[in-house]
Amino acid sequence: MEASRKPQTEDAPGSEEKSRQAVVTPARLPELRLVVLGWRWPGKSLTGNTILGKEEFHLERAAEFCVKRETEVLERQVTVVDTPGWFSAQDTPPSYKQELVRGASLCPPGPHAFLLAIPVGMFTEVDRQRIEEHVSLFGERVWRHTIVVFTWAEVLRNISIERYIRREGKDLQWVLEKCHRRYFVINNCEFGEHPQVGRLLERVEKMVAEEGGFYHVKEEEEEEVKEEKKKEENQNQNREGRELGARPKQSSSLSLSKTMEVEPRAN
Ligand SMILES: Nc1nc2c(ncn2[C@@H]2O[C@H](COP(=O)(O)OP(=O)(O)OP(=O)(O)O)[C@@H](O)[C@H]2O)c(=O)[nH]1
Ligand SMILES: [Mg+2]
Repeated sequence: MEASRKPQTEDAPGSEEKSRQAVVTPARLPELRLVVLGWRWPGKSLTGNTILGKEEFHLERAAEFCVKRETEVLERQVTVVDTPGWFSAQDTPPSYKQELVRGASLCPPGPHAFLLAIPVGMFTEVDRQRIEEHVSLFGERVWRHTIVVFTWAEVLRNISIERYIRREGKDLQWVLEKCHRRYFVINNCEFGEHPQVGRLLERVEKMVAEEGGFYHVKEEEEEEVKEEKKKEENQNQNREGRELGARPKQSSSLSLSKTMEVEPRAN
């Protein structure tokens, strides 16, 4: 574990070439902020408990509010924000969506990772659409900071997760592609000391290293403001364009009236 704390280089003595091709392992971060997302009942709260190694989140049905808990895990200060699950079969009420988005701002300056809980089982096109709709509430950049966490993985028995992903088809694969094929299989039946938690935290640290940082709530808000401004400018340009487009008509009617003015005099 200690070995992954600092960036490491793999250099054989006397080999310059090797040291140039140094393999850098991601640094162990002193603090990790995680937001757990998903539809209702896939095991978001239990996943939070597995990570924290404590029963911090109640396994109540249909939680409506975000809950934040933090504790030290494997020499890191780990914060987990549990969020309300979105609805699968009907529209999610706007208040739930607002609360969901608030989750990211509960761990300033922003989470290192969004953990998208998906239970192993049948995965439909509607599931994909719902994920796209709700995860995108955090902006397009959220996907670069999202790891799919498969729950209920014990139901796989003898099938590997790779085979399950292939078998489920294009909708699940779409989600994984959006997340740059970052996924993790968690065993929520294993509680307490278990190497899986360390592996998950290292997976998050690897993603942070690959993406050059965490998800910044402020940057995302600024991006949204920029997008809004762009939209407004485009609308104004379109309006101007339409007005400009109307001018030839005006000028033609003007020229028509001119012609009419001229005509009587010509007669
Ligand atoms: N066997 C098994 N049970 C799980 C797993 N994950 C969650 N559960 C169980 O599934 C139920 C729902 O888990 P929760 O963690 O409360 O689900 P949630 O996503 O937080 O649910 P909401 O807050 O209502 O959206 C609980 O009874 C858990 O014990 C898992 O990986 N395996
Ligand atoms: Mg819950």
